[in-house]
Amino acid sequence: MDKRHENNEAFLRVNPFLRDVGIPDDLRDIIFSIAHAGKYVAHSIRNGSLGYAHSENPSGEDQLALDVVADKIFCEHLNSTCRVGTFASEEQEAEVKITCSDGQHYAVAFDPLDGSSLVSANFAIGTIFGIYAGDQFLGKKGREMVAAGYILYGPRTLLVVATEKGMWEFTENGIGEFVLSRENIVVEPDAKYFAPGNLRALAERSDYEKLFLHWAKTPLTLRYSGGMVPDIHMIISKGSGIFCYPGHSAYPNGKLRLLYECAPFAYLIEKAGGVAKDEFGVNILDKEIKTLHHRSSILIGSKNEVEQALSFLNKK
Ligand code: P6P
Repeated sequence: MDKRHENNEAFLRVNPFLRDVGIPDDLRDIIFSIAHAGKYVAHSIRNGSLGYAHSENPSGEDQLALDVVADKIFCEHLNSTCRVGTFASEEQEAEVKITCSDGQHYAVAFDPLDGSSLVSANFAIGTIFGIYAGDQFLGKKGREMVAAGYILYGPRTLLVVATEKGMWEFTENGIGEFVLSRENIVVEPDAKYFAPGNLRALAERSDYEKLFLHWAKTPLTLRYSGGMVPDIHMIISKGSGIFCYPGHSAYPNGKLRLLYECAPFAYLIEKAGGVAKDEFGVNILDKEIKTLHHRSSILIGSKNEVEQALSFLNKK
């Protein structure tokens, strides 16, 4: 049963709580380090430059100064744990190998600041991460992750993380601690909300147009901000909904990247009882990581709605 902790009991801080639910020390150190880095990123969002870095990321997208700062903050924090041997970032072309004395056991993939272009509109944005045992990403599948999560920088700064032991939401309190605010998170099979991404594809895809009109004529409520993290958190927070980002001629395989956007959310949504598939019905967690930045279409959320939406798409 979904349980929310409203008064942020201090003893439910992220580190002792994850220890008490049995997360191993080395994995817990990484999760805590990411949460700690998130506080510095939140500060940068609220106080840093909103300008461009005059550079591009490996996907050819303009980088904001905040993208570069967030990437540096996470790299430095992961480096200092001495638990991470390899990391991959949306902002860096290749994997980064870290050498520490005691050897490392994990590989971390992350999107340091997804939706950063929305900051100028003061919209919520987020960090996405996925953690694998070992030191490789390529050739693996999302189902092999040992943990995944996101940090949502909104009116409150939230950390949502899942491992094989469960899925939890922590809220940053007034003294900078992440304190448990929700556990036993469930996404119901039927959707009450829909987040239709890439609507420009309606101009060339009659199948997506039919699906959009289907949603628009049902009692479902449209909730779409253009930020993957808040848009999918909305579904996780309300316990119901579907987020969809199909491909079209400009993005034949969809826009979102498998390794550090789609797969971590697919891991989380399955822990909550939902599902994530590409527009051809392939489970996101069963798709092989072929390159660090390759893209995938995605439908994610309430499992009955995902299946119904798939019945509209790519009909011959
Ligand atoms: P569009 C943000 O740039 C992002 O990577 C995701 O956060 C979001 O879901 C998607 O792109 C939005 O794409 O085409 O609506 O701008």
